Amino acid sequence: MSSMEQERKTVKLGDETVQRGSGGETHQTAHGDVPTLTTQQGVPVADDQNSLKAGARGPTLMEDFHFREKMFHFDHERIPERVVHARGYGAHGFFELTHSLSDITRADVLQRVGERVPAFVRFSTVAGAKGSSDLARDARGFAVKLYTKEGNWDIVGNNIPVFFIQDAMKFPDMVHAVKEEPDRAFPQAQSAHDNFWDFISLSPESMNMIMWVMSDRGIPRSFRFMEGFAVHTFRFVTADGKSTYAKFHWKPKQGLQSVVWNEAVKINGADPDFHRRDLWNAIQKGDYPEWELGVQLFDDAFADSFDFDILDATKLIPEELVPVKPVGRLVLDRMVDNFFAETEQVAFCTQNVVPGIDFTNDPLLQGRNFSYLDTQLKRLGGPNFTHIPINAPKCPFHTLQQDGHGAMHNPKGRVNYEPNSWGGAAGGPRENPQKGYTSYPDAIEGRKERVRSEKFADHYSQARQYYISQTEVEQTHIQQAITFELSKVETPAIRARVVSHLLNIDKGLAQAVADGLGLEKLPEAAPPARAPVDLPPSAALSIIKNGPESFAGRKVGVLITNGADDAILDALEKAASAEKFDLELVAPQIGGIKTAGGRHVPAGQRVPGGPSVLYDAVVLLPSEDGGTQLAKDADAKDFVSDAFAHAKFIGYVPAAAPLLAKAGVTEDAHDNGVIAIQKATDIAGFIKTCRALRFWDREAKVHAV
Ligand code: HDE
Repeated sequence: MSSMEQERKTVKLGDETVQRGSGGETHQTAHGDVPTLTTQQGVPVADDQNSLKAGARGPTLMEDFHFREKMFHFDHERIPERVVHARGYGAHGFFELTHSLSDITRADVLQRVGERVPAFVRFSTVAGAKGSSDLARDARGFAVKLYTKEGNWDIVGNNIPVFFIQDAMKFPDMVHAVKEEPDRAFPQAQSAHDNFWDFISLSPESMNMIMWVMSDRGIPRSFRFMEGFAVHTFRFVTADGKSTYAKFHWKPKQGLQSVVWNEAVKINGADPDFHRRDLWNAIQKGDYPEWELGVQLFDDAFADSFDFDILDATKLIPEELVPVKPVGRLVLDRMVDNFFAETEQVAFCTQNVVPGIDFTNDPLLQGRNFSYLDTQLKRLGGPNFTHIPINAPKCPFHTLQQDGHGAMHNPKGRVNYEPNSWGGAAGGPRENPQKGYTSYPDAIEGRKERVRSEKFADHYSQARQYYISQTEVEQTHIQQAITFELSKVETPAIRARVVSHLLNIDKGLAQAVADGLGLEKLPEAAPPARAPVDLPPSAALSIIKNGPESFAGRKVGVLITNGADDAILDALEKAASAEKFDLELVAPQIGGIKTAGGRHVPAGQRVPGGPSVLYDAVVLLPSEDGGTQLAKDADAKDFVSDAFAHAKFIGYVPAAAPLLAKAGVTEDAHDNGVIAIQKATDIAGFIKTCRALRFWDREAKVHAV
């Protein structure tokens, strides 16, 4: 055998009997009946391991069309990432109407109770690049595409009901300021830097949104545990032209939940895909997350009497003033088949509305209506991005548009224009004044001018309302978050300027931040454009006041060793399936452990890979020997001390006492959140306690600085 033949033989995979000319078909291999690999032209490929060369050690030949096509395609795999909301994660599901709005809107999707339409949702962070980590402090995108029978309706919202700015003109500035600084290209996915706070401190209109992002809303525990809001005021319009204003809310059936900042920082290292993995796992195991769509409905009389302008996206309408009326439910029940094809290529546009839904003159919304279509042209490479299946309507559609890059749906037949004199189907699609979209005939009058409405000028009252609506724990988190961020700001004048705004929101907040920063004296309060007023607190604005009723959908980490108590483990497993939470065993080896009774149980994580920040509550379940061993391990010690510092509920068997002590949780530090588990029957009580999610009373005691 020549050396060349020998070389070829060693690189061949398996003993394949390839059927020549079987492009797109299957053939027999050692792996069974498999599809035949082909080029994009459908030509079957014989060898995918070696390029075509002039001799075994010779140059690669240009005529190797398979190599050329493979490399050409690879070289062009990337498309520009989204300029904002680059990091996102999507899932399919459906929207089902539970309350008809037929008296308010002609929107087909909102007529018949019980009817479902397909939905696609993409959650995202705003500032970070596509590869940034999930637990950045940031707003979260909550973009919903409903494939209705009268076209696609996109509700492109966030998990926060207000925004930083009032006029789209400022969006590029705001985004430039928050993203990495252009000379040094850092920090990534963080607002804790000079440029962001410089811009914010010079833009008092951002103060309400600042309260929200600096609160726990900026670090959600899961996409499943956050609300969504369309932010702007939209319009519903009936067939006979009656208009009602509407604000859209998505409320998670799972309740609200966030993490604490120190936990977020550590999650980013332990699992940068924490939110992605959480959604993936939940949907894969059939625990489908669900949100209720609610609407706040109001008319011009309310709009005129409201303290703020309903066109101002930095303001919300408190639920106590206009209640949220339930309309339907959104369920996510299927992950994508392919991330790029669906999640990356999905194109949301605020202007994707259906008959019966209309816009208002909110200057942020008006700007968005321009921006989204424009950005898709760049990102998806041409005007035919609606031909990509994830963006295509699921109802019949007929346009007279044609050609362009990637045209898949050119009109059939002779006609590609209108009017034409061909009758029937040969004449192509025609407009339909009865069914077609008509814009609400809002009377517009005015001079062309670059101005901001006077009614937009109160920047502090709602920020104050948000702050006073929080529990004490949540207020402390806001103080700490602003102090943290400003401590990363290098320019003292910017720090002081932010505090000068906080003085208009809440004196206690301003003082706490000033103390945290070590400001020698409080600055003067920033002169408000309009004097703030005192608004009543609104319970809907707090996360802790709107937590879950059960422990369902949460995750318990069990630190376990060989020789663990069978009955307690068994009780935990039973509780997990009854209450529908996850149990993950964290053991010295990933292969798992043998219980005292000899049962082999595989582990979900090895101790160094399963820090307690990945769990909502923890149980320490070692054997006597295991407890002594774990007490000597730094990762096990961190597991416990972090769980304690993050105010988590800790269940422990007596054998874990040495580990607890080593982690600084000595007997005298035990509180009502550190719960002894003596026997299997104690598990029920422990899980019941866990429904509160955290033992917040502990928090103040573990933070001395
Ligand atoms: Fe966006 N925004 N935005 N935005 N936005 C984009 O569109 C823009 C705003 C939101 O998962 C971009 O396809 C302007 C508010 C979400 O694919 C871009 C203004 C809210 C997503 C754009 C805003 C949002 C985007 C970038 C101020 C909450 C991700 C890529 C006038 C109500 C959608 C893209 C997805 C994405 C522009 C402000 C939500 C450039 C000009 C307010 C959830 O078109």
